[in-house]
Amino acid sequence: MKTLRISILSTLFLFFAQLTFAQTKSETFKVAGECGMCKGKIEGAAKKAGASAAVWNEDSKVLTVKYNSTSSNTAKIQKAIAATGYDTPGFKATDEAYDKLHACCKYERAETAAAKACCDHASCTKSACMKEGTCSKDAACCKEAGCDTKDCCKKS
Ligand SMILES: [Cu+2]
Repeated sequence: MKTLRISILSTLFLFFAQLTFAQTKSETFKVAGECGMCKGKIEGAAKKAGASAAVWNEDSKVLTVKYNSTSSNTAKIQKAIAATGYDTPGFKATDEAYDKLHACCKYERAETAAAKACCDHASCTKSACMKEGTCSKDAACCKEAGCDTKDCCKKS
């Protein structure tokens, strides 16, 4: 009986302790982006997701957020940012959201970089294969043997 009372008391204590100590948390993580326009959208999305403060650094790509742990969390904030088109460590933007970004905001994505590497192939005319995002479609062809002679990256 005594043990039960103690455990109830300690549970209650932990519960209230959590309420009292649930305060403002500060966190930093990288968010992909390019310009001042991105800055506004990234910070805006973070605030909509419950951040009381959000500052994104255009040079370091690091976002610093402050939020109340009872009303928000990192996952919620990252999810909201990803939904506006920007990759975060926890959540990636969908291609659809990324495509909707303004031209100047189209930051280089990891897979875009990989596709570009294929275009560095000797036979690939960079300008041709990068045209209208056909590069990723041509990526497989660029790995084919004989790519050098076939000039495969030129076909759309
Ligand atoms: Cu931008």
